[in-house]
Amino acid sequence: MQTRREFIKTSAAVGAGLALPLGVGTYSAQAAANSSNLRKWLQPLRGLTILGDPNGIPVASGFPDPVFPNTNLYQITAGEFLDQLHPDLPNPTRLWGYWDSTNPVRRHLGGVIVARRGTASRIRVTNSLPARHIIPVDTTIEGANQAQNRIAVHLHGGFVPWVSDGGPFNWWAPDGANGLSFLNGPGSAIFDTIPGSPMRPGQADYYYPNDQSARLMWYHDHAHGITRINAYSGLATGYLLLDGINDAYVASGKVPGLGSTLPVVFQDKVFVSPTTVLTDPTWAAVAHPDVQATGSLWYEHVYDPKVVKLLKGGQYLTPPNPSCIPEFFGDTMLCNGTVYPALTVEAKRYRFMILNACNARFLNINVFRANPRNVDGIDLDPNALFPLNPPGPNIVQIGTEGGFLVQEVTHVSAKPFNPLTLTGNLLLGPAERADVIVDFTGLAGQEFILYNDAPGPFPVGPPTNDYYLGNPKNPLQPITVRNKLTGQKWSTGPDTRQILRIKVVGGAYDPQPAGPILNPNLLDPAPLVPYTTTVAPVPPLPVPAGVPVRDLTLNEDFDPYGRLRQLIGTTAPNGAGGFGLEYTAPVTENVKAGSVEVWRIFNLTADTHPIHFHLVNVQVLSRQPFALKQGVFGPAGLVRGPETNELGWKETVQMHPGEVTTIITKFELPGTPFVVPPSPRTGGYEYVWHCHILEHEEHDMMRPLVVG
Ligand SMILES: [Cu+2]
Repeated sequence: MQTRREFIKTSAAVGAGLALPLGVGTYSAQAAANSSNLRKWLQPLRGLTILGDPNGIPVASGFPDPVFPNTNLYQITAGEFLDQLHPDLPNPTRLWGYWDSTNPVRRHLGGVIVARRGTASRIRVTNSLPARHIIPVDTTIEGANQAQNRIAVHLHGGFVPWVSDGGPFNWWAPDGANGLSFLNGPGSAIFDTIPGSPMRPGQADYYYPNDQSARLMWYHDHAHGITRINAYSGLATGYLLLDGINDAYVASGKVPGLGSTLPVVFQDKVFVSPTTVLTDPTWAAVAHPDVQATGSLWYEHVYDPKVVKLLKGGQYLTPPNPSCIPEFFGDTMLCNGTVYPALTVEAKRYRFMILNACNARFLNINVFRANPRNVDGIDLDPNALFPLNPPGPNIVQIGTEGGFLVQEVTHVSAKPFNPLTLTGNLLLGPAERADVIVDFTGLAGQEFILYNDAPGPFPVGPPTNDYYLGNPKNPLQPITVRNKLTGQKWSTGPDTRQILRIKVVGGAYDPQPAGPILNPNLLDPAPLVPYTTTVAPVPPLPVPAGVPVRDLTLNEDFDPYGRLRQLIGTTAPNGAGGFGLEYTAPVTENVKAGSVEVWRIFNLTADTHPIHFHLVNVQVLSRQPFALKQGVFGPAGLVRGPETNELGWKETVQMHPGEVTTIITKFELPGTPFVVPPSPRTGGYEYVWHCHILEHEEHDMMRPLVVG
């Protein structure tokens, strides 16, 4: 595998003659602050209140909508609150987040909505955020030089009308100020129509038709210029959609029911610790007075040329503080909203709906049997830097973020991430989901560790972004602490490898019925290009005759401050020596409603980008290395088909460095009980597509997608 530096040489050669700034990024980001040594596995994993966990993540209640037929109305508040995320933190953590306006309970990741196909949702969101952000705001980012408490609620994965998509220009503030594409606030002819309940400034409505197949979606903030810090602060939660096909799988016994189903949401963070004042001396000056105490959320705000490439002198300005950074990697993993929780299960089958909600961190998930004689649980091979522990049960994947697969895929531990082949076990980029079944039958008394070894940045990142006991190249090391009274020993963080501990207790017998779990004929909707095999390696799928092909690029350059910046563009030179276009540049992806298109997306950078499409799900057709000759992009090298766990629908797709990823999609629009007006900003139905590494999306790897 090429190192990042070698890739740059190669891609520079590829671009020779055009003087393109290809793959320019070399960085080894290490956070300037680190979390305390928090003890692992002290607290239970939060489930959902609707599934019987009273201390779980609160689920919002819906009521029949007095205006729209077959619709439930939810009332959600976006605001600031405190939540104790770990017993060792001396203070509860100040968070931003959602809660059910009719329920006083406020917890991290709260506001979960559970909906059924056939019944739409209307969400009335009240923005009650305070004026000052809990994370320092870089006002040099496009869109960020406005109120700090702007929000835009995006249903990630939702098949929704553009006025409810919550794109960047859909933002609004508590005082009613709003963005250029905001048509869903007070006075809205569509939404401000509830008898006796007029909308107030600071409120907005979103209508989700829910006319799509069962899946775990999530809704999170998308406001222009502050998406990455709003989501990091906590403005993100789950949205579970169920349907009749899912019911049938559960009724047949092939898929565990809701009582044995858990969302599993991973996020990496850093918390302010007693050393932050020393390692990050300007935090006190740039961050809110209320986020100075130990346990507050910390986020990198210094663009440090020692760890991130920075162009200086000449025409370049000096980066501000606070500044954006290319990618944020935390040192502490949260699952379902708290730090290092443990899950207790019975010895039977469970369904886990896994969401990678990290800002930038990929996950490669294996399951290991914990060693009870080792406080850390993991016996690390000192050479391979990978566990020697026996593997745990298989991970049987039945779905992605786009719904069920055509056929289940079994991930057999242990498969470390391999940077040569870009393969591992269950590999999830930011925003990707995996709907999986794990069978703990016969394993009572054992403990298992969900283990992540994906590098950050992906696929080639420095060991200093990888946090685990025994990492020889990371000065930040976990420790072992002993309770003097009981003698009990605990291993601590920082740890981004052990992402969940599972303890199996005695149990219920729940056998997997014989035969395949999934019926390929039930893929909903049917694939645009039929699958002829599900056996790996899947051959590349052909571009159907007559379907128009659109060529696009993923790019990297430097902004006016000399900072690394990621961009999406077409294959037409942009006049500045590259192909990348800023988000606010004129629309280039104008598509016809109902049309089918193939997109070939050429990645000119050194990173894998999880590219997310609003409105549509896509089918992955192929991946292939490419060459750029005399300004012409052309495939070069071995072409391969989709991964077996991509055989179905996707809305976030890993696009690897030096490769062209080919996808096909149909730009259908959802039905609505109202006429949808065009966007005043773009004149069409305005969506976006972007990288879901949130620091990339913000600066500036996002483009409008306009359906007309
Ligand atoms: Cu990216």
